[in-house]
Amino acid sequence: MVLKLYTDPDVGGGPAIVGLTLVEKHVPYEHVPVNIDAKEHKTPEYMAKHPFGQVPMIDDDGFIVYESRAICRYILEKYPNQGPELLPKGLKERTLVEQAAAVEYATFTPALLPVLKEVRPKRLRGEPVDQAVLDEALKELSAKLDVYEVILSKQKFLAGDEFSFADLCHYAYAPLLLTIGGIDIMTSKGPNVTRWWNELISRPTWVKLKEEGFKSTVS
Ligand SMILES: N[C@@H](CCC(=O)N[C@@H](CS)C(=O)NCC(=O)O)C(=O)O
Repeated sequence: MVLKLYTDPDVGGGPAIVGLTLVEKHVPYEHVPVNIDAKEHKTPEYMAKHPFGQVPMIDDDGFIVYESRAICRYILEKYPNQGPELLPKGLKERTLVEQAAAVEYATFTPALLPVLKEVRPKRLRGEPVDQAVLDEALKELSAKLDVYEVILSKQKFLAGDEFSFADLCHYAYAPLLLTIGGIDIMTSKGPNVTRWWNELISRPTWVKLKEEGFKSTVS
């Protein structure tokens, strides 16, 4: 049975990195739409599979997995020989990818989310942002990007010279800074962060996913 991806149609957050992993690895999937506004993710049927009642979630022939990064790792481990090798097999190469992925999860994203938390709901409601709160949040994120600038001045991507799972994790929230918040911090810090980010957002698989949305590849 084909892998089922349960998520709302928005290509953002955790669902974005799962969708991108499926596209990168050429894995056929069926998109099962979950209407967040209608609270379909809080029904007893859904929550029996995902006890936190969130998207994304996958059902791979009865094997249920939630948490986007865990889903990505599962797909990458299951299909090592198709598409790019985003989780290298060599111990040291793999550890460097896990190191950079841990930085994304524990350092970069926790600094980014307060920015989105300030701008996202207010932009949606047409309310002004609290500039002092936003500036403080941007200062934190900016400090993390300063470290990225140093790392990326020595190598092309976050875990070395190859695009990896660690880079891929950044598609969850960083694109939303510009699309939702109108904040172009990813391309206005240092030249190396700008180069790296421009390369990520123009990656053909990402452009395709953004254009087409989650699209069942089987009927
Ligand atoms: N850590 C989770 C976060 C999942 C998450 O926050 N999902 C959001 C959509 S991107 C959601 O389901 N929001 C609705 C809710 O929490 O009720 C993951 O990466 O899968």
